[in-house]
Amino acid sequence: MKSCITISLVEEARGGPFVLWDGLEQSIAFAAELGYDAVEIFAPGPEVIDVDALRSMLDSANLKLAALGTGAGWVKHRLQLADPDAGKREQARAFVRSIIDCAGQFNAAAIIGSMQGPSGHTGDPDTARGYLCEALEDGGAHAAQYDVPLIYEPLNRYETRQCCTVEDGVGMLESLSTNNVRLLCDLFHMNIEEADIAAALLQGGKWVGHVHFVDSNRRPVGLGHMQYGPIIDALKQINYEGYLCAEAFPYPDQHEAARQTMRAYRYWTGN
Ligand code: LER
Ligand code: MN
Repeated sequence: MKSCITISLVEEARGGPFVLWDGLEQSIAFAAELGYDAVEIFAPGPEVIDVDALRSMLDSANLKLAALGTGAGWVKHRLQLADPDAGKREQARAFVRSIIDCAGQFNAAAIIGSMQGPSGHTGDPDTARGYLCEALEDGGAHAAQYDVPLIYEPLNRYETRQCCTVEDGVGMLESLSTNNVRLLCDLFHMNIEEADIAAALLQGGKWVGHVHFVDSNRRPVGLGHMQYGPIIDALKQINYEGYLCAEAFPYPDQHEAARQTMRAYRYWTGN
């Protein structure tokens, strides 16, 4: 398992659960100094990512890009994949494809989290689920050209009524005709929704494609009451070789949150 840390470039998301906030150059340098393997970037859109400049920053820091988030599609542009309006849905899918095209140049995946839409809070949940599946078919097929999966994140009940558990997520992915979508298991959401987090990861098995590594209260790992022993054992049992990515509040501040997560990552993985 490899280490990763989130960098947010989205001003509207201040106060959100992203660790580093000081722009790409400084954040990448700091992640490298602490020994992280990769970064996950939350950007306002693909147009703010200068591919050549980012590649040279990552190469000289010896870091990989693990993933690019699509959440700004919702946070900034109010685009969601389950919008009742067909035109808005297509705009949302186009935004996701544009993030996939950017991430793909780094062999990195795009993540669908809040763009899945709150669904059942407005409108009919089955229709919303159908729209989400159409978007995952579209994005999964689009990502395949870069030899990377599309990553789908179940969220807790207060953020969506699409999929809130690993079981529901696996069922949905198994129903798709594309085989190129994987689950993001965010321990914060799982702590709210799963009866047994380790058992859910075992059930997730080969579908687990990315992990948000965070504590029960969304503080950095070690600052809440999550029981990591069984979680790490479960990830080992399913031969998970992806990233444990710090997506947590910058508590008590961004630099200490990054250091705390790296200490916890080393303790729990022995890396
Ligand atoms: C994004 O990864 C996530 O976990 C969402 O809760 C963000 O709002
Ligand atoms: Mn998350």
